[in-house]
Amino acid sequence: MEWPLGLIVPVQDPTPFSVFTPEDWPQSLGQVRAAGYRVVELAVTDPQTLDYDSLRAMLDHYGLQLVAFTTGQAAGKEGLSLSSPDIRVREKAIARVQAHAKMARRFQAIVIIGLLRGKSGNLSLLFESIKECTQAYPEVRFALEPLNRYETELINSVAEALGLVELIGADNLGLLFDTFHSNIEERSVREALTLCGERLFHVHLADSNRWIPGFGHFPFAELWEALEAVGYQGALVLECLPRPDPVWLLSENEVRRRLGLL
Ligand code: LER
Ligand code: MN
Repeated sequence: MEWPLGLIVPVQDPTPFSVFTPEDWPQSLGQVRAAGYRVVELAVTDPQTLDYDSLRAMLDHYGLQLVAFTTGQAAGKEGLSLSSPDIRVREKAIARVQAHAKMARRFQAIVIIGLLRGKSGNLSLLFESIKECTQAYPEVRFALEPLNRYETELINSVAEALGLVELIGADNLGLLFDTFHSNIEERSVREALTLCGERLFHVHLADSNRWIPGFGHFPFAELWEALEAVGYQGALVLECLPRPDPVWLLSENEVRRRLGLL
């Protein structure tokens, strides 16, 4: 299986996991394409201020497929949290995820549930919030991302994420597997991906140190074997610090070679 590779483009606020800054995102899309990538993930803080038509036009112009939206910037910038005991904070977070879902429906993209769950909080409130979002937008796929223990207390491993996903029991809720977090939290890459099975909706790639793949010691060969075994058909998006040098990200071919995919 040749999974499409992509980069993250921030459109409103900066992220450390992109070579691009948000000021001129249409130009960034052009650079993604020029580098040879076929897909893109957008980091959007607030979808209400984004012009869907110009986004559609730019994606078509460059022939890029928009595969997913990250939502976590609203946690850092506005303090929103899906698990907050403060009902005003939680309701705002739910409304924000639903705004993302509305946009994702238009672009047939996945909504990522990462840091918007909160750093600490109440697991049953998180369950209620995610359930409400997945029920309100049954045609949109949501991917819950296990994040390492230093970023959140809630849902660090694939097993924990699956527990919540199965409890909610919605077909449109699955998992995002991020190699960086899994390197900290999982016993084995193969075991974690086997657990995900068909619930695996999306994948983030970074090396063990969150640098560009090939500059750390993450076992990518094991990842490819496990993804083949579960029949993964989604995309692979690079979510890494642009280190040791961003230039390594600006050729899809070079990244594929470093990943051992060529
Ligand atoms: C989000 O995808 C993620 O992996 C977080 O670590 C970003 O801070
Ligand atoms: Mn990630």
